[in-house]
Amino acid sequence: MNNPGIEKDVFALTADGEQVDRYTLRNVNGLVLSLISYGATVTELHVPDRRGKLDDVVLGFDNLQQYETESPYFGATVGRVAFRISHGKFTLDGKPYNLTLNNGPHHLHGGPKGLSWVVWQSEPLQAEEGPAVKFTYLSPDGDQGYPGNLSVTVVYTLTKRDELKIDYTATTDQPTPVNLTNHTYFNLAGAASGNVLGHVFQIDADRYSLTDEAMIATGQLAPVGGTPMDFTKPTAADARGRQIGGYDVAYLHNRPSGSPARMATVTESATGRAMEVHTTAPAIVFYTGNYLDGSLTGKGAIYHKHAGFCLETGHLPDSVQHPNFPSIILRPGQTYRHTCVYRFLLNQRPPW
Ligand code: G6D
Repeated sequence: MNNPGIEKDVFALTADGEQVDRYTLRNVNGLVLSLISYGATVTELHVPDRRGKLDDVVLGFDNLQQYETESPYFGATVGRVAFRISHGKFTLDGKPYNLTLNNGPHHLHGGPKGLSWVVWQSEPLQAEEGPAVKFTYLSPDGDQGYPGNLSVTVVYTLTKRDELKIDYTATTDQPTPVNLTNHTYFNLAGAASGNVLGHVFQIDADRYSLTDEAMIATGQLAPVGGTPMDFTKPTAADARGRQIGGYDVAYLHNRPSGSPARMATVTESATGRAMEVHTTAPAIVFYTGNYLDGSLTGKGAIYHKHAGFCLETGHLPDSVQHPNFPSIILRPGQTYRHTCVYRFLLNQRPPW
């Protein structure tokens, strides 16, 4: 029996001298999860293969300086509003707002000093489901241009069912948009294994969000049938992914519900590792590391194009502009809630 529990140490100091804490969680089956309080970030996740060999299956770094200066959101909590907001503009209750811009003329992932780039408060928890860490952050009124004082909580639990469970909550004192997600890049063959387009994906979504050349949502939802975006049946991403430069697509869940419903499954044949994604969120963004180019290294790996994949649960990108999308407006007295579960299993059938 592995010794389940949590160890805490000081990871490093930020460039501004703030202490960043690291938590190492171990569950009863020997899975190991590492988290840091900078960006409430997943830095390591060690999962067994069909022979019981543990590998770290998430891309990241082994030092804070790279997380502060060159991370493509490796493992990070993203918000206040994840994904793009066109020109950083939106109108709420008749009042116009202008957000900080950090993606050409647009706002991406909460802005240049969004939630991924700050130090969160943190405390270990011993939840019934397994070891957990609670991160909290108070984003002040006007932060990156957003209205309201937003109090955010993210609880990571490494459960006895071999799940990385993420529970988000938020409250506000003024109406404000909220769309939180986690931006972990996974590679089920191991973080240093290279291209993930050979993984087999299944995404329970019949419709996806159309975007323009700047990756801004048009507001139209299109059927996946007959397109390279169709993963309603298990399909290797490279079957069509290479032709389109990889995937960076938002899908609408076929069956969103109040309790976490399975939205995606990923399998990797050489190791037998499989991962299910269950969520309460209405959407998921499938991203295959298209902007990695080998210039980043971390944990002994060189991160080339498609070195990892993300399945980021949340609301559809640019929902503030499209009333036909589920709303992301949080009002005083309400609580924003979103659960995402990455469940790890073994596909015992060998690849041969
Ligand atoms: C690119 O378009 C992609 C985003 O989806 C991703 O989150 C980011 O790189 C890291 O902007």
